Amino acid sequence: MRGFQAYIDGAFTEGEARFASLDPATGEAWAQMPEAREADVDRAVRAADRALREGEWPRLTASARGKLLYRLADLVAENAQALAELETRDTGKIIRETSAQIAYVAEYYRYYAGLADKIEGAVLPIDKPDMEVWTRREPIGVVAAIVPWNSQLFLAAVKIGPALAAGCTLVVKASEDGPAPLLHFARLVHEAGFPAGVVNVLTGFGPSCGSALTRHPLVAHVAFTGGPETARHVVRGSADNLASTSLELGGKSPFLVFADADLDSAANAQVAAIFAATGQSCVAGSRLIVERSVKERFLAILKEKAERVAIGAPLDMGTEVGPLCTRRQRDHIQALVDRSTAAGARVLAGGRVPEGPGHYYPPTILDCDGTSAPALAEEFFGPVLSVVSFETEGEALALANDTAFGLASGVFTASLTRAHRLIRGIRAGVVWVNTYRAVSPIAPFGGTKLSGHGREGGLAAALDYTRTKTVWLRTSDDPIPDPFVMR
Ligand code: TXE
Repeated sequence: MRGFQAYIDGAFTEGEARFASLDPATGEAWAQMPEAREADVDRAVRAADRALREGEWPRLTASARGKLLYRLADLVAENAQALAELETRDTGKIIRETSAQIAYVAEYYRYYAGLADKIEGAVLPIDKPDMEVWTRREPIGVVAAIVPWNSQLFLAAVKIGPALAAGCTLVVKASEDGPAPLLHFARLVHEAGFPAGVVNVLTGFGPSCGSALTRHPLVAHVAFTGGPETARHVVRGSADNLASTSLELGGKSPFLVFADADLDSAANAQVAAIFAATGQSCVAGSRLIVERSVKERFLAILKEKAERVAIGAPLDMGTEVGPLCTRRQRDHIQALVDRSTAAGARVLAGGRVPEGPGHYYPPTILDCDGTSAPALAEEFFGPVLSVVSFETEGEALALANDTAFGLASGVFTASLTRAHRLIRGIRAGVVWVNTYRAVSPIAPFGGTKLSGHGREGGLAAALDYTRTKTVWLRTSDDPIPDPFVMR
């Protein structure tokens, strides 16, 4: 069985305990992982705090930090295949997607490498003649980055890249469900030459590792991706250290199809939105809201596509839908499908756990028209699409916004004016028009309502890892006037 190590203070370590990681394609244990508990977390946070204040890192120029990030980007690109294979093996996400995604992860590091020496303060046109006043953007401090199992390298890059560009140090907690790719990534951080303690990577369980990390008194910011329930624990934890938080949580993203849309193209986008990554994507377009006059036609195209999807071993390049990461996730999906059919939803495709080993679940379409099935409100985090229909644009918008979440959305229409109205009306952090699931390091990403707050990607994300220091410098040689009057 393969063994992985944690990375703390520039050294590789076994961890306080070990636990087995399962291969989702077989359900069998394939690797031993280091389990960090409170003592390892404390060691990692203290190392990050030391690296923030002492030694080489705080003395590096922003351009030198950028050069280290460029080096890391190159190493990620050179090792993309090995990282992709590890992610696929440990999480079940298909190799077709992990290889493309990890090659692109290198671009996130490049983007933030280039940004490192463009984070500027400002000289203020202050309203006092004898003062020079300016602001400095300083690193916010030690960052705790906590990620879930889906797309770990990607979700970590959107935190590590901007935090390092800003001069912060980090403790990254990989998900206990599939930590292999991030633990391997730590070797690339080491090879890139970051000083000890600048990036620490460990894994462990929520209550013993994640919780200790979010509460640690030396942590200044928690960047979290995961479920809303866990996010509440994170925010409670931050009541201890008063750390700031950025939360990228789940979604129940609407996918609107109007009768004037190119239905075949929209159906392809819908497949990408809900069946790609086996639906384990925070932006999954999981609520199809389709104009009634084309509902039957659109669903016929979609059903045909869903039933043609190649389900199989995730390491096979021909596979389009692989297993879910955990058995727990598959059981959650089946239970939610069962509750929804009991509430009147009709299964148009899939809907049942297949025979055989591994955590597989087939592409599933539930017609929820005329019901209040829980599938319309709750996140599956799996390949299950819920369908409702509408007659007017107003009805479509009301359905789109009828959710506790607000992460992403898709609008498919040939009408430019309608697209603009919906862009304004939809309450979500991302609107894709006639496309879906497109991302870039240049474009901010994040949600509203139960989908969380804060943005990842883009310039603003790097600024979120800084705090402003204001400097007042008096330019007069005269003695300070009346000390009892505020200047
Ligand atoms: O994620 P968790 P889970 C949704 C999805 C899924 C549900 C639960 O619907 O079914 O959330 O998934 C760490 N303090 N999403 O349970 O628990 C944990 O160890 C600090 C949406 O797998 O949110 C892991 O590293 N940390 C989503 C990370 O939090 C804690 C992605 C995420 O795990 C902790 C994942 C605690 N008390 C799930 N408890 C998306 N939007 O992409 C756990 N953790």
